[in-house]
Amino acid sequence: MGFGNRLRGVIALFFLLGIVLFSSCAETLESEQLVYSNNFSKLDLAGFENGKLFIFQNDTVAGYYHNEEVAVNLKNLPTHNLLKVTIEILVHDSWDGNPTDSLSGPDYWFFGVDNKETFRTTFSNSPCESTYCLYQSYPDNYFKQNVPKSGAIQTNMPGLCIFGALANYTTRYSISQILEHSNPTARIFMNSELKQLNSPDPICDESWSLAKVTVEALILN
Ligand SMILES: [Ca+2]
Ligand SMILES: [Ca+2]
Repeated sequence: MGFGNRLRGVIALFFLLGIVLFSSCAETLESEQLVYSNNFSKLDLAGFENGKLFIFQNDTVAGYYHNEEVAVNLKNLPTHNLLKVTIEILVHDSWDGNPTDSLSGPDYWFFGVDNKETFRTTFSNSPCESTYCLYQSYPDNYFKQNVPKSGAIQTNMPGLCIFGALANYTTRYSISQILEHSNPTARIFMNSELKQLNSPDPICDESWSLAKVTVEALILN
């Protein structure tokens, strides 16, 4: 066997060894179990803190909210080391996104589990033109400059209050995050820090609702 062949043989061996090592280190999703799913159609607010319902566009949703904490408490969760939380929210009326003018923003929305905030972003339903744009951070964590409604799953609903008569002023998002978690209980909290100091009725200016919450318990080993 020539040197070249021997070298090729050694390279092939290391390549195979690499595959074996990589596959033995790869993590496997051993189970995925839906532990909570609520779209509020059954008027079920069990486990909710600050739960309230109303009908928006023929759909029962939880809300609407403005700078007040909402939480879902889950008990007796099956063994898990991760939770996948998916929250579908409706962003109503004149959210302004990122601006730091101290009058109208940033308009933050955030959530977390137990005592830890895990995601904080901003949303904007406001105009965006080449010369003037109120950017939002979603789908990223704050601070990022994305155009209004980036990552939305529906944009063609009317506003709720101040822009209730105008099309395209409620935006639907499905926000999903996988979190390290292993306790048999979980408290998933959500809140906003909306700012509109020049409005006589801030909750009418900007608010949010919950259309659906789902939680899956995962085991990854
Ligand atoms: Ca506003
Ligand atoms: Ca605002």
